[in-house]
Amino acid sequence: MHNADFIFGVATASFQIEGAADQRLPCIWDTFCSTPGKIADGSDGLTACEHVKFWRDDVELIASLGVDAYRLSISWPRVITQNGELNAEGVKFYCDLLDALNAKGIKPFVTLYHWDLPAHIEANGGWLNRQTAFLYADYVEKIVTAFGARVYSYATFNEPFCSAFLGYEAGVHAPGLTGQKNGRQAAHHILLAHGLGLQVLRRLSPHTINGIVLNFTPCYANSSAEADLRATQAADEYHNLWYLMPIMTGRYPYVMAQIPEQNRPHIEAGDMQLISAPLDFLGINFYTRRFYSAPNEPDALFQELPHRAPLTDIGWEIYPQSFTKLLTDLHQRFQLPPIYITENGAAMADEYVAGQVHDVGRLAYYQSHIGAVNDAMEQGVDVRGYFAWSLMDNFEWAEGYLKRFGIVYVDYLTQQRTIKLSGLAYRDMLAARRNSNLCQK
Ligand code: GBH
Repeated sequence: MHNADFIFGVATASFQIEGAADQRLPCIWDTFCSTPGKIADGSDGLTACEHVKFWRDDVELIASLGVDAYRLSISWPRVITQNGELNAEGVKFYCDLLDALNAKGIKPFVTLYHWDLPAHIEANGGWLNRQTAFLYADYVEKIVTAFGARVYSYATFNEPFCSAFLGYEAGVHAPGLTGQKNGRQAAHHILLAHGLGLQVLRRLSPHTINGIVLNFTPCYANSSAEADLRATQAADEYHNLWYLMPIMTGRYPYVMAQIPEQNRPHIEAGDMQLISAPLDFLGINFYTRRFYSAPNEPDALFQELPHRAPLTDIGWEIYPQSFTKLLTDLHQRFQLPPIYITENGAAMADEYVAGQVHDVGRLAYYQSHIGAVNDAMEQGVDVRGYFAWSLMDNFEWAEGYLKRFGIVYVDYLTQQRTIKLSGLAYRDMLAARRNSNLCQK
């Protein structure tokens, strides 16, 4: 981390900040938000942080933090029309934004899919329909061609776990479907889409660093009893390794054999080769760990236990040591490409007082977790960058606007942005690092 090439950045995602829903096609999150009971505060993404309106100010804000990079996502329904053509207005929005970032020397890390699937594609089955993977590849081909040399790095997907498991199996994210078969099939089609998308990137964008972003929640056993250990291994395979292993090894984990045959995904010849094509980088998102025990119900593979203290405002345990262990474990187990920490951060119950947000809890979270990454690097893990989630408070999915993850506070009534204490500290850390690099010369 004491390396001049290490990249520090901030991250956001299209649906969570953009607003301007009238300038794009509807997506599955619009539908989900308008379904009563799905979003904690009954809110939606129609205006969010009005980033489409205030993007120039937001670029100034990002630049004022002194970051090396900005991770954003592209809204598929903003750049592609119903009949599959490029939407000139949407493309221009992103081209202008990317140009402004590049003009300030900020590297754009572009995620091509952060959960906002066009609603008309969901109407045809969404990620349950194999055809969606090919529609995705077509979207990637068109947008990557339009962006040309503006991008530094592409990620095909953000967190397939969330789209597949939370969206099609647990029903807590859009499109809100349930059932193991749905979840496993959606996961496979997203992985297939990743493989097809990566092929397009290789062909049309050899100058960018191309990869995927996966989320990991390390699994800990409640006790050292054999049954608890076995269940914890199954949970790790089901939630974490289900996505990493096909990409790194071309195989699904062993837990596949433990689920009923009728719930396993349909896989076609050649899929696994496509999915396991080499990456330029692996993006890792980390927030928390989880405890598991042997299941109580006969058909279950594992049982998820309540989080242990201390907790963030969204109820996730703060345990930075598991971040170091995650990175060193993955490093030992797989032949990983260079790693970027593409998200890490904490929700806190921020209070805006006298023009300031004194978020000491979030600041402590960042300090301990950046330290955890540093520890992993000292143990040989090849980490090239770190992105704070998030640049600013935004639409936190099923939690609506109730949970704040920003290092910048957003007043949703006025759209005023205020850099929080954590943001000021992040800025100062980056400035100090730059100065110390200068001193070494
Ligand atoms: C990311 O999702 C998203 O990429 C981003 O859009 C989002 O705003 C951000 O994180 C904050 O949520 O459910 O108690 O078992 C992270 C999703 C978070 C899913 C941790 C698994 C495990 C905690 N992951 N979660 S728990």
